[in-house]
Amino acid sequence: MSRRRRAFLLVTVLIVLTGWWLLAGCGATPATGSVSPNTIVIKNFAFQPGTLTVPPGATVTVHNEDAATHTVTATGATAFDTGDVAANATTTFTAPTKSGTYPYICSIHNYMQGTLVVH
Ligand SMILES: [Cu+2]
Repeated sequence: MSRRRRAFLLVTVLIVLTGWWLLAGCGATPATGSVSPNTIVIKNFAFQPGTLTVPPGATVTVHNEDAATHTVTATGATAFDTGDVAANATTTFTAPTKSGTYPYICSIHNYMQGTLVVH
């Protein structure tokens, strides 16, 4: 009886482990967000993702899903600035060619902060 129980437990553990393995497998596939690469989405007065990594000189797409106008404006010495991006509008800017971390804000709503990492 206890032997049967042990076997049952073993099978249960195996099933659970297999399930985890399958889940992990699915999670590792592309699913890293539905946002296309090199894209900043502005939604609910926030930049998504908060930190975006792009190659040097990449074209970065900015899509504003809010009903308000926003900007993507670098706060450091190296400037990039989309200017006003109207509600539901999309624009692009060119990332710096030098590797580094570039903080940016919305110049209309200064509390909106994001980071562009060029690498
Ligand atoms: Cu804004």
